[in-house]
Amino acid sequence: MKWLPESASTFAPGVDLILWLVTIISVISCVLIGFLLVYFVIKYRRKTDNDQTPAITHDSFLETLWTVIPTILCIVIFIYGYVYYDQYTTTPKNAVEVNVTAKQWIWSFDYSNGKKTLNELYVPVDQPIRLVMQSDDVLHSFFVPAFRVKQDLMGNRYTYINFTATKEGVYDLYCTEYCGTAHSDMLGKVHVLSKAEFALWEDGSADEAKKASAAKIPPAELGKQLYSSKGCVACHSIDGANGVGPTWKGLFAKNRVFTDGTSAKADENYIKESILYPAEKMVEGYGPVMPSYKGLLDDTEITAIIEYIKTLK
Ligand code: HEC
Ligand SMILES: [Cu+2]
Repeated sequence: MKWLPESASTFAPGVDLILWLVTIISVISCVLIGFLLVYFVIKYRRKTDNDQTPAITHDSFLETLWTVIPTILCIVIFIYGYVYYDQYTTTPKNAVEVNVTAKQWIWSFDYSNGKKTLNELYVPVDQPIRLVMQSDDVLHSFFVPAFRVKQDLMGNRYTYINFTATKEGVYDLYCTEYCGTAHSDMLGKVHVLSKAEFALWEDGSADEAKKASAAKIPPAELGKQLYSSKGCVACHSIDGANGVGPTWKGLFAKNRVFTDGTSAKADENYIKESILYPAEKMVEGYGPVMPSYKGLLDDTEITAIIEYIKTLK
């Protein structure tokens, strides 16, 4: 049985240890107090009508004992927590920064070399990372259980997270601040790569490899993957249900009416324009919340999405 999520950062073992410590102390105290309570109720119950309780005022030894022991436990927990908090909030000198922007309902990551990713954060293993985070709208919260780090993002100030991943792999990223309709779809992944893989990813060779492997799957299939990995799923349904954005079901070749009264047929060019310049033609009944995917999706990917939309009849 797995008690806790996988542990994949330098913080994880320490956080788990304090969690266990507090849990064990609580369970022991709870069982002990519960047992004594029941035991005393039975032992000292009134047995006869004139069974009088003797006038006890106090017991200095017992009172000292039950004050000193919990105090020591609290101090230990405090010191442990303080030391950990200090590590957690201090950025190591050699940390690599990534800028994070959250908005309803996507995560975007900007790297120092000009790369940008959506919903997927790429970091090298064993490298201290500092995330400089902000929100474009409401409160969001960045939470990666495997790293044991969580921090709110705000609209009016930057907040930070430091972590060092210790294990290569792909980990879940959640938004843990209720942020509106598609909050539960505001999911992402953290890819922890080896130093060599990360270097490839950084200089773009990994993109070539990805393109080559993307070329092997049918466009509609690729489009389906992009629909969830790029976060379209947060706002667009594929089953006809109304969401933050219009459903994609039956979208292709449908007549669209816009807020300015004009209309157009949803053909390939219209869909591409909607993805790159969402504010150009606003579908009637919807708000201007879709972000532009210019620079975030290449032509092959946009074509794949269009092919996927065509299959949703
Ligand atoms: C934050 C919510 C949100 C996200 C995320 C989002 N969209 Fe949208 N999208 C909207 C809204 C709202 C509209 C309608 C208003 C408008 O035309 O901009 C829309 C409109 C569209 C349209 C035109 C639809 C129509 O019925 O005419 C297309 C195509 C589209 N989005 C594609 C995408 C793709 C592809 C993605 C992911 C790569 C995506 N959207 C992600 C909210 C979103
Ligand atoms: Cu959120």
